[in-house]
Amino acid sequence: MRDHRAKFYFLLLCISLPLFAQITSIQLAEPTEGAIIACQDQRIIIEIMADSDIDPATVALEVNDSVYTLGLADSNLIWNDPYLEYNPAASEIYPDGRVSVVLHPFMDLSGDESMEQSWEFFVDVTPPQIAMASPMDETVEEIAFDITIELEDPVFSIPEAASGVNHNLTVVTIQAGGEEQVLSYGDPALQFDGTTYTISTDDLDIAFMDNQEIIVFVETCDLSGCVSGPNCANIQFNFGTGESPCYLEPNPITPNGDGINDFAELRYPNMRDASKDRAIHIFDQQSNKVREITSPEGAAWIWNGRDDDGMPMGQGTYLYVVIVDDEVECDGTITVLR
Ligand SMILES: [Ca+2]
Ligand SMILES: [Ca+2]
Repeated sequence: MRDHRAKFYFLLLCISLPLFAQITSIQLAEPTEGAIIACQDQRIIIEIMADSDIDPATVALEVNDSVYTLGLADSNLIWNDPYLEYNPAASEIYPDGRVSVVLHPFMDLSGDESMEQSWEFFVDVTPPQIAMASPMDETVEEIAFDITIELEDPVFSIPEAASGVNHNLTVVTIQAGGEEQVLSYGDPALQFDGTTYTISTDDLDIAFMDNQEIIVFVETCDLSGCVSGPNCANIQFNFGTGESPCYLEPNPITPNGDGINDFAELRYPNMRDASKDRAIHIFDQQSNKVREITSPEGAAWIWNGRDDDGMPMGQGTYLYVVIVDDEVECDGTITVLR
């Protein structure tokens, strides 16, 4: 009986002794392990839970190969029980990339020694940029076209330190002449497939004129964070529109459904501008108006040799007149062969 009791107390002692004099936990409290942050002067806070006070003289924290100790001379590192806090000096702010943190073994006042602990986090101080944009620095001859943009968060030192583009914050502003249109992420006119933004100029409320300079502003941010916010970029690119002079091709037309020259396409100046009142009038040789076309098919204005009722017009030469806001922009003749 006595023997059993002795065994019991001995076991209890074995279990409880380490608890009395133990460094129970060491954790990186700020920033979190593996975090990507935008602060080059990010403080590092390590929480140390111990049963007795730690011995400050034995504490050494290594940050990117520089070792800091607790003491009057080393004000970058302070012990504020239970937190060990490191604040980088202005001359020791982190570069873009990895920050490695090693807390060397230290003692507590009861003689217990900690295990070495190490963590890492990443610093991203580089804003996103345009990886691809089209059209850029060129003159567009097409009447309707797409503006496409790809954004990337550039990798400078190591891939882990690039936090990625925060697409939710993307805003694209298109300026043409005195007009502008702002498209935010999620706007139906700003299509996004996960990689590429596509803006169809057909979907814009602003119209481009001939020989116009168009400026596209892109605002976006990355996913890193800091007290001052993430890394944000304000980027712009330009392109121009060419002329759309009076044009009708082919002529003559042969509207017999064989797919060859069955209709003519007409163009006229400033035809990218859909805000104006536009119509193409077709007259026969007796000056009877046989057809009035008031809207394009897609981006193209076409005449297929038929009248307003859809009836095929006979062989002969017809007069066409393009009228924009009551002004004659283009006129000429077109021949139908049957
Ligand atoms: Ca970045
Ligand atoms: Ca034909």
